[in-house]
Amino acid sequence: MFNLVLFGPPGSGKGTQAANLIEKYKLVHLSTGDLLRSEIANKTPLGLEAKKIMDAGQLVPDEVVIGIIDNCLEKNTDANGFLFDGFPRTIQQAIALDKLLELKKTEIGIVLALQVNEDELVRRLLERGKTSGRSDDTSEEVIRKRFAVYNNDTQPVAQHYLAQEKFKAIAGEGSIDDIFANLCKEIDTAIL
Ligand code: B4P
Repeated sequence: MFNLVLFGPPGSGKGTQAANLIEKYKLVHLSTGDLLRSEIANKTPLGLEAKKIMDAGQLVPDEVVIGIIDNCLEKNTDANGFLFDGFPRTIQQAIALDKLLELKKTEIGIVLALQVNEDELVRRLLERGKTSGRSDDTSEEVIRKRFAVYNNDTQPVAQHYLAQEKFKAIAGEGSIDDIFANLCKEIDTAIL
């Protein structure tokens, strides 16, 4: 089993690259953002609560997100491996993920971190907001709030994986195909 984390700030290309990576490496895609948006679309109690938090640019509580991931791991016991997209976003989530995978006698193989400067991120997210219907992408104020939360709560997760010698930074600007090729190079080296 090979498990991978795609790491990076909002708008860095995690969702975009994940779509191609799961196809090539036959991984199960676990995007906490997508899973939460599906709860919102289905108007579940969890979704109604999550919407308020996401629209404010904040993080949904760790126990909720960890519960969602635990559920998905249970439902996919025959998976080749998992691609975690947008998770873990806090140190607590990273520790919980290590434990969940250990119970399944597996671990994270590599963490690939997409690096993109903040002005480019704002441009991408506002552009996506014009068509995606995502309410967290339409206000620059909310987008800036998401960066502040990222710098404060999510960036420290890099240290967690650096200490495990699993962290690899990848340039996230340029063509989607070139970035994909660089991600694949790292994965192929890690799998060997
Ligand atoms: P996510 O759904 O994870 O959203 P994201 O970080 O904004 O998007 P992503 O990074 O995947 O977008 P992409 O770059 O592909 O999270 C949304 C919210 O959910 C969070 O704010 C939080 O509230 C909540 N949440 C999610 N996970 C959580 C967790 N674990 N704990 C707590 N809360 C959680 O795409 C951006 C745009 O860039 C696209 O339009 C794309 O076309 C474009 N793009 C991509 N690559 C490009 C390139 N190379 N060049 C130009 N444009 C590019």
